[in-house]
Amino acid sequence: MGQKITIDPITRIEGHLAVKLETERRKNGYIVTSAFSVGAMFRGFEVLLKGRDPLDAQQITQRICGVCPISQGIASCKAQENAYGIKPNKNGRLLQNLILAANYIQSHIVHFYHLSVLDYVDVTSIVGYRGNDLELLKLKDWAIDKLKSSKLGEPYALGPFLPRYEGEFYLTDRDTNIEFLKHYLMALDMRRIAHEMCAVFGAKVPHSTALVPGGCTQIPSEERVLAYRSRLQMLKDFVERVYIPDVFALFSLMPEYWKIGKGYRNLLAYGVFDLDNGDTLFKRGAIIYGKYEPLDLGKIREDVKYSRFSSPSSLHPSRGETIPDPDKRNAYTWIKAPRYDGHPMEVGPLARIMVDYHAPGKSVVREFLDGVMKQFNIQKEDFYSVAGRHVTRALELKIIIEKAMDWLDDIDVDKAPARDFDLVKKGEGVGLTEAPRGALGHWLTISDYKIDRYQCVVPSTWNFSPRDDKGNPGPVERSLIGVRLKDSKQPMEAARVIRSFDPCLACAIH
Ligand code: NFE
Ligand code: MG
Repeated sequence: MGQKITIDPITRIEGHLAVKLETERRKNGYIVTSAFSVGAMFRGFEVLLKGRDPLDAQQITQRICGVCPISQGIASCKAQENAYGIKPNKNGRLLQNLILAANYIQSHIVHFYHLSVLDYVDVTSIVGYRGNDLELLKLKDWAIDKLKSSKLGEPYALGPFLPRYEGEFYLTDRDTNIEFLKHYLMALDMRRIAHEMCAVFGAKVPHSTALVPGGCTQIPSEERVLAYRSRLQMLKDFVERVYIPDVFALFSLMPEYWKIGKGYRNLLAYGVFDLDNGDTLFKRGAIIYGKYEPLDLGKIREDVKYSRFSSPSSLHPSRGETIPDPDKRNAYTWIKAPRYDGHPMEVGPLARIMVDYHAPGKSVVREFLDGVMKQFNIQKEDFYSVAGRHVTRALELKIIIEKAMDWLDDIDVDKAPARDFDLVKKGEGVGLTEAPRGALGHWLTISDYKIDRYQCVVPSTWNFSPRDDKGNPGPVERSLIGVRLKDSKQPMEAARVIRSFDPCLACAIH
């Protein structure tokens, strides 16, 4: 007999995502035969933007999320820039890139250390710590106290290190576990430094007040360039000496995760970090069943047959509608189902890296990817996996940080940080960027100087989408099929697959 399993909530932060699994019993465990991704909440940003001043949109849409607000702000600026017929000036482009780079660094560090690593690392190993590191000793005292005062396995026993499964899931070597815990704590500081760095030009974090169509409101003084650079250097050291080595070490210790969580092999990337020649640092495009094709925005539709909306299904986002219908029959989620030419598409670091690798022209990732394949003795195919998603996420930070150093050098100090523009009475625009979690698009229609329509198609909407009108599961739903669970009460293997996509439900439902 199979089991129906619900993981709820799946996320350690970032909203109410549940995943329901159907399984079949096998000799040594359960195999997932079907999965359902459930966004259990409606927010309605697209509805509340209607009738407002378009210039408010880059502020309001940043409230979609506290983890990737900058991407939302930049997508919104780009949609307006497109409608107003402008591009940022040179400083504006560089400052937007630098603010976004800071947000990527904080987001990836949080994802690995604070949202994912405790699926692999045993936080209770700290009880056996014998060293004299003050931070670790504090953690040890705290853990001893918690474990004494409540029975292990009770949900409150180890908060905030939850959800946690009890069982033989974790790394076994005590010193390795403790090393990761030390880095978990260091990463809290790194996250703060990345936030400060973001605020140097963004003025405020998480929701930057400085992002505007045409650039940024912060004049880049020499002091600010220095303030950014000194923090970037610290983050560079952490990423190169701690984060990347940790990700590599983890998947050397658990190499089976190069084979788990494959999915459709359909990837989509819009390109991100604008360069002076009009290209993007990571190139845009789509990969369908492993084959590259150039990006065609006309191929995007959002299905809602299984989503709690009464608006028509299969609309292009430029004509999209959002009419909530909480009681809709057969609908099981508040997430829409975006499709590209009818295909469910995975977005995120794996998509950015693979698209860049396959797109025509010089690839910034080829050398890295070839190096990883050699080091782990794996094929390109193996990147479609839990390990592949984590490794590409870490590696892209190295490239972004190196480029950010150049962008700082390129700034025209004390010169205008934005381009002027005129508002338009009527117009349409699309703003495409890549959030840390993947392809992000905002579609805007302006009428009588007001927002007439605003549609966001967000990374976690792509990844965590439900069945489409044809009944095809979303990318995460598909990647779970075939995953083997040792214990139906503690579906850790499935949780690892889901978290490799870096879920953000707040974003997905927006
Ligand atoms: Ni709330 Fe987000 C990112 C965006 S994910 S984190 O990255 O846009 O859907
Ligand atoms: Mg939307």
